[in-house]
Amino acid sequence: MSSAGSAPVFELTPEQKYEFDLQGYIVLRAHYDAAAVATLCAGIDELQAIPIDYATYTRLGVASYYLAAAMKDPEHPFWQGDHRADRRLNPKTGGVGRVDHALCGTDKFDLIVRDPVLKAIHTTFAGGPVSISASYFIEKIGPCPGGGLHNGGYPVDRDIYYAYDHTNQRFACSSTKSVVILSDMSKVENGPFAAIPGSHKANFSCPYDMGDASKNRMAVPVLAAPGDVVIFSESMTHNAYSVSNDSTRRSIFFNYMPSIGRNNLPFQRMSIYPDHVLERLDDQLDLITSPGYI
Ligand SMILES: O=C(O)CCC(=O)C(=O)O
Repeated sequence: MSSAGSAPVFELTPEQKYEFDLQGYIVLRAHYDAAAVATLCAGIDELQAIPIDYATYTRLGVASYYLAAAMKDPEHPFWQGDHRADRRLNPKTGGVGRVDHALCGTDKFDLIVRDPVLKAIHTTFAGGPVSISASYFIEKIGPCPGGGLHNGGYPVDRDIYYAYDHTNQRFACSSTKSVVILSDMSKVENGPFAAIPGSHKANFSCPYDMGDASKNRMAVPVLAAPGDVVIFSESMTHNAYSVSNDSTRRSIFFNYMPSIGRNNLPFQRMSIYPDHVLERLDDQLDLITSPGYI
């Protein structure tokens, strides 16, 4: 965000705040232009070109979609080519359907890190400084299942809850995500993002089918075009509709979580990112490091 005293770089409108509070998500239409979408797709290509071997992933700092299970175990089946049905390799290129800690494997997503609008929005929803806790892409080659709907306001999860602080009149969410849409998700057949609007405030577990959004009467498709960004509270029940045709579906996910934000602790800032990422993004250290303790 802007430094103290200057005008904020971006402010959510009352309509956006109302929608986010009520539904648990908003959509920024045409946020990125065709050139940015092309750059982000090239970033996915780069990540997919990284050989899927333990030594290379570890050296760069990128992670398997199995995260610690694979990154702590050089013998994990992931390294032997064993992939989830919904993360199968791209049949043309052999690229994997998801790479985590993506910032460590490409600089082509840096435009998202440096995006002042996204930074301002996630800071607003957190109610204070944030750091980027996850960055990954998902590629699905149709036909492909949508995956299980997950999360919700109940039971309250301290790591992903939605909150609004009425006393200070600010949002206080513990985890919000930006989903950058890179392929045509304007039709349900193409497997758009799925949401249960309002579920971030639910006081009950969802009694409907959580295995398939198309069978859950409370779920809605969030239809979107390349360049749109879906911003949601991680506590809202979500996943995706199945890709029921042979299209390729691509999107990028950035997770933002409140950082301790004590700038009087300059020598205690830590990062999950390796030095090559910290050096590349040294103008964005507030987003990719956070104080270690207070
Ligand atoms: O593929 C999608 O659009 C949703 C994925 C998802 O639910 C997640 O990454 O948490």
